[in-house]
Amino acid sequence: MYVGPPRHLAGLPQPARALVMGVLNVTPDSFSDGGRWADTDAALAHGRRLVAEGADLVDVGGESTRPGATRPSVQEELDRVLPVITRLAAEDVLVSVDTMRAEVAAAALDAGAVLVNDVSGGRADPDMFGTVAGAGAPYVLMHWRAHSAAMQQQTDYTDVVEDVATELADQLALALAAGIAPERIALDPGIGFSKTADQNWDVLAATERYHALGHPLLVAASRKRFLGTLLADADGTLRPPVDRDDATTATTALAAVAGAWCIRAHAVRPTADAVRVAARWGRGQQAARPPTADSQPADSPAAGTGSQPAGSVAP
Ligand code: PMM
Repeated sequence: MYVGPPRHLAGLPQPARALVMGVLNVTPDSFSDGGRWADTDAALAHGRRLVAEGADLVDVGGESTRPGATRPSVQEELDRVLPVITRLAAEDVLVSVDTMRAEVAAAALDAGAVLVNDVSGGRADPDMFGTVAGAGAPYVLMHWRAHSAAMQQQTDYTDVVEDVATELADQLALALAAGIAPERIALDPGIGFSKTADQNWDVLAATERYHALGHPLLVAASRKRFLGTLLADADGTLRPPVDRDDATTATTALAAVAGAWCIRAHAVRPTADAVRVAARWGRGQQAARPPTADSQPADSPAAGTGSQPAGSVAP
């Protein structure tokens, strides 16, 4: 029997695999796709392409979080994201808004967004939790220490896995106290945010530790610098972001087998394939496992075919 945390968020689709969140940055300066979808028509076309390739959600963001980025004004952020969210939502696309600002989150929800993805985990804007609670919206709470200009100076941890878990738990407690329903909160360990390359690998390998916090997990490693570091040339030249998709797909499969609820990625088609491979792999593992007193029979309707993705059975 599955004894882990819930693997889905109330109000969102619940396939028997990890969800796929396609990245749509409507920014001039994001690290991998900055400027490509800054124009509304180009952004809409890309959003539709992400859906056609298998995205369950399209994550629309108007603020780059690459290390060293400067922040847009609230109005600039609104001007970037609202036209895209309004039109995609009108086409029945499930849209999440990637924002640290309560005002932008509220406007995006009004425009039809179905999920607030807050990389600051409520730390950048004191009104965020109250806004999300008031709207009854699903919420992704990410581990975060500082804005982009300063985040890579904040990588001191005693034990990165435990410290990230503790800091996530602290923000989670505040979110719950502010009235966000527990079944509407997903957690994200914040790959690439205030973490060195090695710390990112430690955190990725510790998915089970974060499951212990009792909420679905989002994993977003797509094209990030630590992959460029791993795959650097012999002379130390980093692999460029657009050439990190194969490595991203490998992390996707591993994270999905480890029970991730949702994978956020730029290249959606390989991600959609990988989560399906992972789900099928997990069902095979489950079927091969000898039954125990408290387990479902491998061929029972609930075994591996319910709302939990692959790898979600307790060891
Ligand atoms: N990373 C970026 C942006 N949004 N959202 C979540 N939940 N988790 C992340 O790790 C995350 C995010 C980084 O920028 P990108 O849009 O260029 O990938």
